[in-house]
Amino acid sequence: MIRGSKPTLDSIRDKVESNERLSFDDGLFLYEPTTPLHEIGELANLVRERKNGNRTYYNINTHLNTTNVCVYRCTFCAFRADLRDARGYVMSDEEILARGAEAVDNGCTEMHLVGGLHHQKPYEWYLNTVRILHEAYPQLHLKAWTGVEINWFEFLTKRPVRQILQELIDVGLGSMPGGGAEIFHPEVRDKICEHKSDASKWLEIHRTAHELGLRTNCTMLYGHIENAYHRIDHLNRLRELQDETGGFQTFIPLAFHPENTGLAHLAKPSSLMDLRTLAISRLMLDNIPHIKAYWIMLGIGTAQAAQAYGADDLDGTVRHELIYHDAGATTPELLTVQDLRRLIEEAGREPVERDTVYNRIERDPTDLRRWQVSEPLAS
Ligand code: V47
Repeated sequence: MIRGSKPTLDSIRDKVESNERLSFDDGLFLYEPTTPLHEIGELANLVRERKNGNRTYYNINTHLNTTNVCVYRCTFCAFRADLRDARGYVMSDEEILARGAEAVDNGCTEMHLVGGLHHQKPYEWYLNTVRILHEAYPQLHLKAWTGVEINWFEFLTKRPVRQILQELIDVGLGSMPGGGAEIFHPEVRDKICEHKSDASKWLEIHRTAHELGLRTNCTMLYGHIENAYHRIDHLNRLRELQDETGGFQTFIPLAFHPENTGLAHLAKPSSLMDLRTLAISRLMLDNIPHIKAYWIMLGIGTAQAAQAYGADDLDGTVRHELIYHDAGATTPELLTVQDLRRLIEEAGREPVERDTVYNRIERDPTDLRRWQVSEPLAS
């Protein structure tokens, strides 16, 4: 890392106004508690409006977690269960297909499909889930399996990542969600999820996905045992990969929810920390088009404010979310389209429905099942 003179708000403002990249040290300075949040927000808003104007995007989506049984024991996770745990479940093909039918009946354009790494389920089970859903509901975009699952499939099959991803694409995979990134730095990663794929593996999987033409998202789990250095290091690694491939479309900072986890003694990050992290992400990730304020995790009020702190996307209406609700999230299980549009309009922004890969969706307001892709949304 090259270190220049110590950053100030003025030097950072000059860089943002002239579209110059912020340095690692700039990022650390923005995380200092004495750097005023409202000033960081104003700068992030400048970048947000430069990239995405006054629009805030949302989609109509559903989640599907096919099993919560998982060989890993990440300390931050309240969702996972052991193989013989009474809480453990595995969905049948019929249940999976019923969720697809429900999604289509409710006008969903996307299914966010992830799950535990089940001790006894072969790779073919995960592959087949994508296949049967895609065959039955080809109009539903399948944003499925994180880099961590792909790494698990690599372990199970001993096949190269490229081949696994190609097989998934061939049966209907549309894109990949950004989960499993957590915090890349080994000082933290080794403590919260030591068995999971390390940073270089997670990044290699996304690099390969991008090379195969898949768009993917990326995330960062913050507000637990990490510090500002680890967060900026994480953003920096994502920015470097994006320089190479351009395949990330959205970054989602994920606030840690401690309830029912191995880190339940920690306090949940404050809304101020949430806004600071969203804004710093917008400023550091100058090459990623969208920053998502995931309302499920932030709460409605902070998701509204986030739209003035760098965020241009709220995720979707969402149904069947388990990961955050198992960890104590008190947000509703789903929002209606009217709720989402209202909370965007109340923030002074223009609501725009998108599909998973940021095409504008036109929808019949009297019948949510009638929709079509209109134009690609440039940013
Ligand atoms: O990787 C797990 C996080 C992630 C907890 O790509 C927790 O559009 C907080 O990645 N407290 C999964 N966070 C969710 C995810 C996601 C969500 C929304 C949209 C997209 C997208 C991706 O949730 C995990 C982990 O980082 N997580 N447990 C917890 N107790």
